[in-house]
Amino acid sequence: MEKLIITAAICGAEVTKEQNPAVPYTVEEIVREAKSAVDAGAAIVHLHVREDDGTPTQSKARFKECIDAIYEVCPDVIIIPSTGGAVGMSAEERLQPTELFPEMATLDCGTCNFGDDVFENTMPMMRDFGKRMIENNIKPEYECFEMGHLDTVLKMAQKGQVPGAPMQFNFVLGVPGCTPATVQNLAWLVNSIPAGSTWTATGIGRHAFTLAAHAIAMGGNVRVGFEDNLNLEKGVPAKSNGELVAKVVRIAKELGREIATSAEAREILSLPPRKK
Ligand code: KMH
Ligand code: ZN
Repeated sequence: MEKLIITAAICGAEVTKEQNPAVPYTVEEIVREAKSAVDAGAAIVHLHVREDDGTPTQSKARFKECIDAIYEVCPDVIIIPSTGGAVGMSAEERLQPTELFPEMATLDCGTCNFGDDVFENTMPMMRDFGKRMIENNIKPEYECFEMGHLDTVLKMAQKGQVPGAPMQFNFVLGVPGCTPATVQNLAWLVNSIPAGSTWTATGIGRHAFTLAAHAIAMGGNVRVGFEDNLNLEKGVPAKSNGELVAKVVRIAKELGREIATSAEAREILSLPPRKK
């Protein structure tokens, strides 16, 4: 099996300090959380950014400030900025980090319920996002919250509307209103991706570590972090993203999977080495 790539989704757009005081808002806090995750074994940071008061933003300037500051302390890490932003943001707003030409960015693969909200990703929006990523030479991480999202993006790839092979998928399972985080659902998704693709599993809330264990055993990759889960175990808030990553590292060690460095992750994901 390939080495395990761990992604840390350190911030998210919806979680707050009221839920866990370690959720980062300021640039300094974002850097602190990125470093804790990378030091613990994360090869990738999935990045959302906030105003200092916690308001989610897709500001290009704020992303640049945070990305530059993270590279100062973690020069090799792969940073995947979000183009999902927060529920209710416009497509133009969400696309801003693609103007920084990151090596990767998320591309959300369909509209879905998101708790009490609707996370909108219409076909015209997704075609715009795909076009931007082709133009700016950005490798998407295809975020699938629902089974049908995979079929949607595979058809778009066939039509050349989004970047094609080798594709990287992130199966985000257990969002309230979306596909549940079961091993059966994960297996169906993994069995449906084109040969040569890579994939990551993200279990939301209490499913974080069970889905991680399934993914590790199946040869896939894992995402954890405050965006997805705030607790180390039931009733025990994580003090940092690093604690969540360290738990995945422990599970992986028990199951015999080695952990990929960022440089190894670039090779696995067919990304060129980072120019510094
Ligand atoms: N904040 C969620 C509504 C992404 O990063 O691309 C969407 C999200 C997906 O987090
Ligand atoms: Zn996200």
